[in-house]
Amino acid sequence: MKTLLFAFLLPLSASAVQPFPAKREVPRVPSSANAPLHPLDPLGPREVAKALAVLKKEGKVATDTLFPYLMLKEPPKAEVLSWKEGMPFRREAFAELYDRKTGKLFEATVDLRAGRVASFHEVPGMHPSVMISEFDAVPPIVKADPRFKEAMKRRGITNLDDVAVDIWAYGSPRDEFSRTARLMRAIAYFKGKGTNFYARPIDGFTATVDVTERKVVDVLDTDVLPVPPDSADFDKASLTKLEGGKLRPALKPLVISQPKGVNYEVRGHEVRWNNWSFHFALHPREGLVLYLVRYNDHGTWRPVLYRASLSDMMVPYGHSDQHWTYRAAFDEGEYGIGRYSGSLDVGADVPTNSRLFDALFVDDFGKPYVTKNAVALWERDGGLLWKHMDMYNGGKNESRRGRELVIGFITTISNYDYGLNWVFKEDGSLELEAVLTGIMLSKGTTVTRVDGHDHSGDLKFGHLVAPNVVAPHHQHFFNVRLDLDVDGTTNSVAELENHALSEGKENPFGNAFEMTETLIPSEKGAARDLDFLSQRKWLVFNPSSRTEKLGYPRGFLLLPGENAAPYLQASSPLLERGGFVKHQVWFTQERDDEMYAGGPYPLQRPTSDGLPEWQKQNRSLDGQDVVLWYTFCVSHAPRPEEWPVMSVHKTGFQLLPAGFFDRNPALGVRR
Ligand SMILES: [Cu+2]
Repeated sequence: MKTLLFAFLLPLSASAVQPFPAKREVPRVPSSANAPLHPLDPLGPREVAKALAVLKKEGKVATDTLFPYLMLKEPPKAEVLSWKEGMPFRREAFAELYDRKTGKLFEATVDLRAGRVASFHEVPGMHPSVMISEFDAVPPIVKADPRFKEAMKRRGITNLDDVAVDIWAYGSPRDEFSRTARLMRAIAYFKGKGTNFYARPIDGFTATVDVTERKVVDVLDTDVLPVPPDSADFDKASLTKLEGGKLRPALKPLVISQPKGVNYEVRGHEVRWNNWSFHFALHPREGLVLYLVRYNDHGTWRPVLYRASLSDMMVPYGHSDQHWTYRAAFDEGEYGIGRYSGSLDVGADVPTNSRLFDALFVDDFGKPYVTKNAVALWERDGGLLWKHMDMYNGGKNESRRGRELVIGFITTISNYDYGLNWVFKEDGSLELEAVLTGIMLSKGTTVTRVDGHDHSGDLKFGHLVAPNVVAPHHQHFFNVRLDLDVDGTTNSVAELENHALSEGKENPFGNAFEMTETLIPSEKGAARDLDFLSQRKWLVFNPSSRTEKLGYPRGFLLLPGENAAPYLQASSPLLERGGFVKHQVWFTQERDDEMYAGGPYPLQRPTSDGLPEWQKQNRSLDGQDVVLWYTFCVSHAPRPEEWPVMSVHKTGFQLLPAGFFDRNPALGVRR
């Protein structure tokens, strides 16, 4: 459940387009509250109000209309790329309008400059993602149902104020009814007087709610399992008690100090730091999106990425119990990563030297609201950048300390918290750090102790993390859409592999291995898998831009990190719906309307109309505008040390320049 703070909107002020100021000026609120400076700036409150007024004026809004999303409709890529500061640019709003009475979903584009609806059409058969208001609307419906009361009574619970009801997206539909009606699942936890109800599942009960009809349409009430006895609260008072009366002594301070100020400049949503420049926005669906990432190569600004975003997620649970088989959270497509982001806590969530940015979202009823401090930007120590100690010259040392720029946000979808940080480095590389923390989903069980390595019954599909609590196995799949523009939009794709040569004339001592480079000419054959033996990597390069000295086509390499294949059977409906997990690396030709790997509306969809479908067009990837889609996965077999709250698990990948520069771009870094 999400509590939202509806902040007062800041007064509007028009601000003229100006070049980067010579002196660093620090506007507290980004341009979301002011007139947009750039075609990719998110909508401001005045624009949201105008979009809503135009939709109303043209008769598109009924009494029962909800707004799953109302946000900037990004201008076509070609238009953004040809835009120069000072030129006029289009401003359009994209709105999903959901009629909660009829269940009809519409998409609208509002031309904000002309003050008219530019397009409006129904999207038949699709469900918008779970809306924040539904988290509030569904639990009372469940609690009022006599079957719920009966089920709780069977478990010895008569005071329903002690019970928390949490909701889930329906999952993969299996019949026509579950495709058409808007359905949510509801599960129960014992809250009592505690603060962490996720630790105390009331298992064996799932209700299915028709949200439109506002009634429970199905109840699955099976085993009565013990409610876990331990509260597992982790507020300060509870932890003090748990730790035997006192917490650890506070450590002496470690101070992060930038006495001469920061090294980045911010104007609106644009950031410049070191040799990097980029634009950012906190998108309500995708979370933090980077645009127009460029690197200044000795005075030449070279594009690297046009747009980088999390395109969808899928978190399937691996327990065969019927209360668990539907659980596979498409955290982005079914819920929305950005709009569930929270206000960052400086000194804990992010370092004390962070600069914070508010983000503007629109609630289900079309009202804009601000999430304070939703995005953080900070510089951090990057560890050793490079070094050599000359052992023949008295141990003379040449080394450089690295510095990194990080921009990130944290989202909370019910029990889990995800952080995503983009890291910019001085050697021309980029890293995405995905951070997993929060509370693992819990299942009730009769087991109270393991006594060894028991892997039977509930312990086959999960691990005991507390008496009567099993945390079922699950996988977190993230798909990232990387619209690389490596020194321009004309790019090609190659797969790199290491191969040992057979012993023979070319390899007389059996030590030689080669790196092969295989072009991937088109989308057919561009769904690729990681390979341990050949250490497969992928290169996106610009065939028409060569480095001056060595003549390499300028390229960027995907260096995968932790990953895993899905444990879903081929017959699993989840593989149909979340087809983007079937392979780890995908390439497509860029299309502005191919944005979400699980398709635009994955909620209650039997199949996906996303990435695997688009790829069937077999468009060329040779000298084209190319998009790299990378699916990475954390296979989570829970440990007791991750209970009741997980220490951060960090995962992600890197993008490394490969033949983009003629030499180490970090040689110019001063000591
Ligand atoms: Cu997990």
